[in-house]
Amino acid sequence: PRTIFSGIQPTGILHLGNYLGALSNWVKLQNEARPSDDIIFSIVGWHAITLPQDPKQLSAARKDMLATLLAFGIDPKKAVVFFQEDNQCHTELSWILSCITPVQRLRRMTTWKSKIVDKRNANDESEIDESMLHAGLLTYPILQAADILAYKATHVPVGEDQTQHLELTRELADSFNRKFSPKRRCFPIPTQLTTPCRRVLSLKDPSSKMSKSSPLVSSRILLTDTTSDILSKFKGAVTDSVQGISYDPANRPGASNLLSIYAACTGEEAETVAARYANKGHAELKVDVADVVENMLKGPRAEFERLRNDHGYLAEVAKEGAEKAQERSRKTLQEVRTLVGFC
Ligand code: AQP
Repeated sequence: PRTIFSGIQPTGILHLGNYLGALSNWVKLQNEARPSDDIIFSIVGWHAITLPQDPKQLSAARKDMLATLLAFGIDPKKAVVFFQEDNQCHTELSWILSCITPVQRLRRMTTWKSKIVDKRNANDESEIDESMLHAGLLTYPILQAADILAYKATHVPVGEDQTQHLELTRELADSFNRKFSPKRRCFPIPTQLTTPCRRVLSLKDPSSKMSKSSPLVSSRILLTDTTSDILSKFKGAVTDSVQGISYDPANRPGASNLLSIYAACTGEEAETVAARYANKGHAELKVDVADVVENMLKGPRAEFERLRNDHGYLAEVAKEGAEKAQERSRKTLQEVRTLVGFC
């Protein structure tokens, strides 16, 4: 039997990269699940606070993210949906795993390295040291491993940007097994499930991923964008000056990003879409991709607006989800405590 686990941060309104890279796969896995599959989705607030968050905004963003998951079709009867911070097992396991994680391993993470570069650029000093960054930013990949391993997850549907973090999870699972349960592996080694649309790029800078934290709002399509927002953001997307359209991610990242977004929305191959647009211009492709994205988002957008105000229902879903998550992870933690010697 498979245990499928994934998480999303409540750091703002969901963007197209989150949907095409991860959430669309969650919905598909849930709807195509076998009866023996256990499916668990978490809204990971402890990860969100690795960067400064306004408490009021965080509180609203948590509820909005739950409404978002439900609006896109996550069904609490088929999947466990809960807030990470409602289940203390994650932090306990994270602590235990942190005691077998080499610090050097965390320093090699691209997320950590990129934060150091960001600080360096912002301060324009060559001597920036790590003391300016908080420990949570270094150690959150361990918490991410704990999120997954607390449920002994076997499959993790995430975007390609998470590959390095999942690799650490696999290493920690293996290292815990070797150290504490060499005969009967305590943790399965989880497999990453990536969507066909692996990485959605920023509409303004196709060398980086579409992200919630980019200061440029026009770089991402949000669930709450209106029809005209979507059109104007796609019209302003950075492409290139080559005539005609072709799918060539290495040399034409901007145009190829539009093609893969289009293809992910219609369920086609990017090359197939490219062939149809071979003799057309960027302007036409931009208008059409805006149209397919709008068609895909309009249903969930309306449902999100309805659900985000239904506080009673959201609280009920969160409570039931927390209970189910606690029940599952408690068993793992009991086993882990015994293996470590806390018995
Ligand atoms: N651009 C992307 N393309 C494909 N998948 C993506 N994901 C995020 N951006 C892209 C996937 O979305 C899931 C949830 O991500 P998260 O909430 O943990 O946020 P994140 O990975 O940190 O990316 P964000 O949303 O853009 O936030 P910031 O700006 O803070 O980095 C994950 O499965 C991720 O792979």
